[in-house]
Amino acid sequence: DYSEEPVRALSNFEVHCQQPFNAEPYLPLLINAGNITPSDIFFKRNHGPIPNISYDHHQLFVGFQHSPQNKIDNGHVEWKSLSMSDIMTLWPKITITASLQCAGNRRDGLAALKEVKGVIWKAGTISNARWSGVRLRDVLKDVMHIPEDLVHDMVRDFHVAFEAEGHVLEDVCYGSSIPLRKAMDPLGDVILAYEMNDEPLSRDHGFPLRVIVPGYIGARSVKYLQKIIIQPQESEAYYQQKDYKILPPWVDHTNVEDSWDAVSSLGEMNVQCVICTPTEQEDISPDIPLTIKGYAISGGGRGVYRVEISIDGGETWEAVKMEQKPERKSGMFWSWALWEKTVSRIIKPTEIIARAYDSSGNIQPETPIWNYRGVMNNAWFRVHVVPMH
Ligand code: MTE
Ligand code: MO
Repeated sequence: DYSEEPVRALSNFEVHCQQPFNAEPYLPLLINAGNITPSDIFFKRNHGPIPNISYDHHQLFVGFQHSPQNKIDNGHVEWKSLSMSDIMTLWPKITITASLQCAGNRRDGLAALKEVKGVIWKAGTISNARWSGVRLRDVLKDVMHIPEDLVHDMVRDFHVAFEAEGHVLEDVCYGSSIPLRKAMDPLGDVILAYEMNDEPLSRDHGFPLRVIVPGYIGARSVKYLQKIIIQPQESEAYYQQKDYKILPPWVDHTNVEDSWDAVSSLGEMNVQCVICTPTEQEDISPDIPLTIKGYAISGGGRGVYRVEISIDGGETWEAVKMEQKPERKSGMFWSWALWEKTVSRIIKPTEIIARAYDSSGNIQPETPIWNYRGVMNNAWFRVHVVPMH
């Protein structure tokens, strides 16, 4: 039921789907908004209608499933419940700055090669924000009374599953999970966020509570958070098991159903770099220097090591000045690096290319590598420009 969707600044977005609402900002708007993306430019990715949740009545349930046999709903496990005011008062409020990027960002580049399944996103399914809330680690330790030595044993095998309120197309609810290791890592910065950019979360972005899993694909940052379960296996949700996986190149719509289980779920993002301006549609003047702007990011808190640009289709490259700020306490790189470079006049049609290296020496492939779900496309970003004489 889509009768209660929030009002949105539609002109900022390329809307791929109204129901559920899936929209990405135009790249020049995204980059010109600066390091912190305002919510009326931030991309919106939904698998169903936006639930209308009452802040006063919302409950977060936290449970612990010790073994696969001990199913959570059969009565052996006690749920602990927390109200929004519990969450806001029981633990210190912390703020982190982190980018969210959908694993489907740049799916258009893979769709151009062969049929893919999913929303055909361009390169705007990424945004950066200040997120405030409480550390998931603090909540799990206090609510579940997990002693530190048990944590050490458990982090190897356990996962933290999240379930959301609201209806979705592919499953009974939106769900996903992360390794317990990530949740409990003091430098992991996983938070249960109730504010975005110093204001209560908007409905589009997860009101009243969402998970933020920095360094991971956006799918793990579950909105409208209703349940947290510590369990010995990954989430069984569609979005963990049958989505957001890099299927091998021999899998397509004919054999996809037999292939999911053999492929593990995605967690950390890969190294990515995109030119936001100029776009291919823009008029380029041959008489003045051209300023090229974009973003770069990697996953897992790895920094962007270098951004390189070519204005002659890859013959020659130059380094680009960029600044990426690590998170203040953890020193991890959760936020994108915005970069810009002014190059000499472009007088004939050419291809501008950008590529990044991350701090582990990971590089981007020169050409896209197709997979049926069209995820994690991080091929060199190319823009063809034709100067207007
Ligand atoms: N959480 C819920 N409850 N429902 C969703 O559809 N989409 C996920 C994730 N969390 C989703 C969700 C995906 S795939 C992404 S990329 C991000 O939220 C998008 O977050 P945003 O809409 O705030 O940009
Ligand atoms: Mo996503």
